[in-house]
Amino acid sequence: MRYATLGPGKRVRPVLTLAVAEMLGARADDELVDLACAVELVHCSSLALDDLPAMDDAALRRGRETLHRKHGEAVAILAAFALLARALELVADAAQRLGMRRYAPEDLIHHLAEAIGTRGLVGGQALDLVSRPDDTDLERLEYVHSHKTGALFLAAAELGAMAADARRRDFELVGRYAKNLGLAFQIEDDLLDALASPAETGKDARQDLGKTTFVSLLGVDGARALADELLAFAVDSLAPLGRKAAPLVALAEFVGRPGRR
Ligand code: GRG
Repeated sequence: MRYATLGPGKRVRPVLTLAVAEMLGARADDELVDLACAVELVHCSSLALDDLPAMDDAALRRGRETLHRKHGEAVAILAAFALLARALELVADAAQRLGMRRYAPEDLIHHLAEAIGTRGLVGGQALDLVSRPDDTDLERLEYVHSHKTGALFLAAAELGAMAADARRRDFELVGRYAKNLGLAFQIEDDLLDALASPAETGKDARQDLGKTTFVSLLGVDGARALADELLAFAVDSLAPLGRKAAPLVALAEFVGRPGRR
């Protein structure tokens, strides 16, 4: 579990949780860190599962051997389950201590669990696994990635907003931001897979070869243009929040410049 989580990842999702919570005036400290860590644990669990021989069969992750190559498949599967369980435990405990007025502790657990299951990562991954290049159009690709990548970005932002006891309007604004950010992030990931080297990404290159991706459907320029458009939508969603949203605008800029990540 430590090997799967403590490698040199970017921690974009937990940063999103913290940035949303701080923007919306959350006062807690340890509880926010616990929520942010829970989101990262779910992400690391998904990476470990995604890398398994039955899925992507990847050798390299975060510049090191993948979890199953280092510790064996059985341990990798158990670690992935244990990371999910620990994430839900952390959210349950932190949510109890937060004492929110507008949200119940189980709302936070519900949103994270939804992002993991058939309406989130698992649903997106399952559709991705059965998809073939000849049956995958842009609409299906958006469905796959708004679930397998976007759902956890959404939950990351929602957990931060609930921890800050956000009003409904603010909850919805940051949700719109996070959905667009998540999809743009995935398109940038496709661009990196097509254009960057393992030394730059810490992952196997051309893992997507033979699969339908935003780059194979739209070309490099088309994929870049769509990512830019989604990031602009994301930033526009925050306009009613004014200058308070500056850290989230900066996060969108970071996502839009993957070469410098
Ligand atoms: C039960 C949690 C769970 C998952 C099962 C395997 C699976 C379903 C889903 C796969 C989801 C997945 C790995 C999507 C790819 C998302 C993506 C763009 C990963 C790369 O994220 P980065 O760049 O990685 O943030 P670092 O290493 O920086 O954290």
